[in-house]
Amino acid sequence: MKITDAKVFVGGPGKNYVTLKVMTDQGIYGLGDATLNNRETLPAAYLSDYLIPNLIGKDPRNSEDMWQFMYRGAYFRRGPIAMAAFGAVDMALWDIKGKLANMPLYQLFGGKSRDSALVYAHATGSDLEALMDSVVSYQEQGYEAVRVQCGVPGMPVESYGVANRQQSDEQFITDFSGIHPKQEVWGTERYMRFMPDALAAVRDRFGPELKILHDVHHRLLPREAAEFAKAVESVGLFWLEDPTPADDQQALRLLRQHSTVPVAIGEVFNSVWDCKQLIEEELIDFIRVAVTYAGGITHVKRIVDLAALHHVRTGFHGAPSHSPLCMAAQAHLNAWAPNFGIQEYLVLGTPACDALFPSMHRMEKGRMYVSDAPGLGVDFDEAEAKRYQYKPGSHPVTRLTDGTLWNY
Ligand code: CS2
Ligand code: MG
Repeated sequence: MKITDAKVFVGGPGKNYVTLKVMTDQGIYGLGDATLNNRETLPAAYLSDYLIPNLIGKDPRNSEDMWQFMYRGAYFRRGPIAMAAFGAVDMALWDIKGKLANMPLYQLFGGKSRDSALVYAHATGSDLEALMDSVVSYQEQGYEAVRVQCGVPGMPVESYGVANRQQSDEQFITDFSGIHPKQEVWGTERYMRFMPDALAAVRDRFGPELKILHDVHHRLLPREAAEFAKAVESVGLFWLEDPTPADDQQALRLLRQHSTVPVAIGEVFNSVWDCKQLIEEELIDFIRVAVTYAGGITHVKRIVDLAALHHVRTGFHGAPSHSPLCMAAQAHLNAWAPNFGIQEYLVLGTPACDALFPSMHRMEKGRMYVSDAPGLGVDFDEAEAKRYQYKPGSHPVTRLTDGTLWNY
């Protein structure tokens, strides 16, 4: 069996999805995702300029050898751009493998460990009242778990995770205002004073059953993160996410000394080396990598297996920026993983997105039901893709109140 051609498509409804399609001499094709949010043209170029010419003529069934060729052959290792490009190739080869075996990917991993996967949505509000209303709306849809983010009194409403209701959901993650990022302001002191009480108010209002998650989004120093984690310990959070930047993985030791709050980190990681210490020292409880950003199914399965040895559960990233292809790969891993935790699920099931990516996966009442179709269980409509072009966009940048450039 040989790869005969491959194509990259950039664009989509409100998103710059980067979709790879790999064709073979047996008529079977595979799909993969390289959507690196707000830097989409770069993995697309890596695919077109280097990887696709080296795919032609290769046997698509040798996905492990291809992964090693891409990773070791690059010489300069890792990084989000390369690993997203590798991820797309890897996903496409697994998709082909599943179609050849006439099996959904979870069967190739080891079958189902559960019939459905718990997912969480994002409840948000510019103030506590609006946040409570948002939580009610998700509970009414059957969600058992919600992430809660709230505007902080005295700070501009436009802060991370606080939806500007004027913005469409599609713009929530990427404001296609062009390549120059919006500037946002962050005040740590105000946040530290306000948020523990806000989280306690959500717990008081909704009782002990609701799984409450909160995302600090890398914005506290390690000491501040330890103080915050201690302050919210009695809320009984399902997890506290990205309390402090984890480039310095040992910094999480301080938080662990002061609080038993469950910690979730990993969405910005692109390889096992970014989280090996966090996992082996058991400094986290959930690993948040995304299949696209972390080199595809082959590499993420290694991370999941390492995590399983250290009581760390999965909590794959699932922001609105993710392609249905990435979410499909994660749906199969969620069905298989013995150490599954929860799945973030914000991919907007808009008619336009469903037309571009016909999917056989199903979301119902806060749970994901994986497709039994062979391979990934998502298709790609090339005719529909012609409607979309790349539109430059950028994450906002965040500054402290004194103007210091901070973590978005
Ligand atoms: C967030 C992300 O979903 C999350 O947990 O951290 O939405 C993040 O802000 C975006 O993926 C950035 O592109
Ligand atoms: Mg996050």
